[in-house]
This record gives sequence, structure tokens and C-alpha cells, in this order.
Amino acid sequence: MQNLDQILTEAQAAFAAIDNPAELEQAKARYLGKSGALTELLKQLGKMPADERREAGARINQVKDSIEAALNERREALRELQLQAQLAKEALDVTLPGRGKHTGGLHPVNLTLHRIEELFRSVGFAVAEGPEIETDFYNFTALNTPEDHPARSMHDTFYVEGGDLLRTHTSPIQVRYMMTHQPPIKVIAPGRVYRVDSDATHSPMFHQVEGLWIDEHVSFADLKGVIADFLRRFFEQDNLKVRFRPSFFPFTEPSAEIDMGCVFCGGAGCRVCSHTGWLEVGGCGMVHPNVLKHVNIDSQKYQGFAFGMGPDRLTMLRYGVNDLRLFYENDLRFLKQFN
Ligand code: 2NL
Repeated sequence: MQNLDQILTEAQAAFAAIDNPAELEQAKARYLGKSGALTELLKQLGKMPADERREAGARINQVKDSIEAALNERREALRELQLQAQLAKEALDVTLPGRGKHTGGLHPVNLTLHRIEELFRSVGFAVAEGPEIETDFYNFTALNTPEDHPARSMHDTFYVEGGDLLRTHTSPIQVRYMMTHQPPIKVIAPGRVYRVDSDATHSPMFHQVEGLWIDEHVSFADLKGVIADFLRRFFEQDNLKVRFRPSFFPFTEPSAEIDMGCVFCGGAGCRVCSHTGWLEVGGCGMVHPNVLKHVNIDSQKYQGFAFGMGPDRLTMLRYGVNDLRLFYENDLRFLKQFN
């Protein structure tokens, strides 16, 4: 009986020295198990005189309770230690800077195209598309372009095998539209176009938006109003100056160049406008009767205007970009600035 205290002290020390749960359960067996130290003592109780037995039994149970308490305390401590270790291992520093979330954005030229489409839709124009590989008929013949016109040469137009070509303007979209729709026709045709040309100010692929309004009484005055309204809304300048200079295109008669007041110097003259105070932004005119004939529209009953503009150039003017090539290099440092 006198080594009861010794067993308790030993058990407490043994538990305290253990630092993993499996070993702790093995140590428990040594003290409380079937052949453990306390169980041995309990077995001996029967051999004791009855008066001593009661007191000894109570003491053994006391020590047994204490050992169980020490065991539970150590179990709890080990569980806590394991939890802390796991937390330390899985620690996450939520104050570290993130990796950044990169979202894509529209190309500046596409931003312009969408803006142009919205502005024309708002005044009743439909938006049409068409193939980039075209036939000679839709790209040239239907547009009253003479057989010997320089634009038809291999020098200016990309031809593909079989005689078809990469459209040099988006007019063929409008030719197709006129052949499938009855007047009134009010449509714009945005898209990629191709010409054999490549330097600081010309890319072999660029964009164009053409427009067409055909009805019984559409006049040059309507043309001037639609174009001036569009430019003033596009550049957000209510008093933007717009002028029309006589010009020539095979598909319109009369024809004109569209100029607007220079957005950089306000008309005073600068390098961008070659000190003229004016910027050329497109061409236009009344649709030539020969074009209407090719698409079976009665030119005695109907007339209208057409125009063409360059969205790449409009984008440069709107955002102050001075080199067209920036649009086609796809350098993210450049492109990111538009989103
Ligand atoms: C320019 C000039 C222009 C047209 C395009 C056109 C289309 C049809 C009939 C008649 Cl279907 N004309 N388009 C007319 C005049 C000028 O573009 O400088 N574009 C950037």
C-alpha cells in the first residue's frame, strides 16, 4: 500500500513526459489496464483483513481517480498541442498582397466600333456584316468601278486563288444589303478591310465603317446633317466644325471629303492637322445611279447617300494616339490603358 503514492507520482511523470497520443494510451495500460500496477493491487485486496480492506480499497480508488485525471489532462494538453501545430502549419498571411485578378478588355478600335454602332442605331440605322473574301462584282463592279481602275490592280488589292479578293472597303456589305432589302434602306457596315499598303500610317488590314440611306427623298442636306451629328456626338463636342469638300469616287456623284475641326488645336493649326485646322475623317456622296442599277433599285424613284470613315483614325483622334501601329502590336501596356 505504501507504494500507492509512488505509483501515482510515477504515472504523473510518465504522462507528462509523453508527447504523442498513441504512447499515452500505451502508458495508460501500464497503470490502469488488466495487468496494470493498480489492478494488481486491487486483486490483492481479497487477501486483506476486512477492516483494512475498506480503507485500502478507498485509497486505491482515490489514486485510480487521480491517475485517470492526470491521463485526461495530458490527453487534453496533447490535443491542444496538436491543434496548435496544425494551425501553425496551415497559417495563412491574409495581409500579403494578392496575385492580382487580370480581366480582359475590348480593343480600343472595337470600343470605337461599338460606339459608332450605338450612335447610328440611335438614329435608326441597322448594322450589317458580310464576308471578308469577296468577289470582284461586289467589291468593284457593282460599285461602278471601271475595269481599268488602279484600285483593281494587284498592286493595291490582295487577290486570293481563283480570282476572289480581300474586300478593300465594306461597301460590298451594303451592295449585298441592297440586293436583299427594299427601300427605305438605312444601314451601316463596319468591318475589317485590306489593302496592299504598309507604313507608319497604313496597315494592310484596317477598319472601315460605311453607311447608306436610300429612300425617295434623301438629300445631300440629310447627308450633311447625319454626318455632322454623328461626329459631334462621337467627339462629344456640340459645336465641332464639320465641312464637306468636293471630291471624286466612282460610286457617288456628287462626292465629298468630310473634314472636321482639329480636336488637338481647336482650329489654330498644329502638326496633327498639318497647320490647316482641319482633319480629314472620311468621304461621302450621293449614291451613283449606276450602283442602284446593279442592285435593281429604281434610280428614278429612289436616291440616297453613302459615306465611309476609318474607325482606326477616329480612335487615334479620340484618344490622342499618334501611331497606328500601336493598335496592331497588341502590347498589353498599351491596350490596358483603354479599360
Ligand atoms: C472614304 C470614302 C466612301 C462610299 C464610301 C458607298 C457605298 C455604296 C454606294 C456608294 Cl454601297 N458609296 N460608299 C461612298 C463615298 C465614300 O468612303 O474615305 N472612306 C474611308
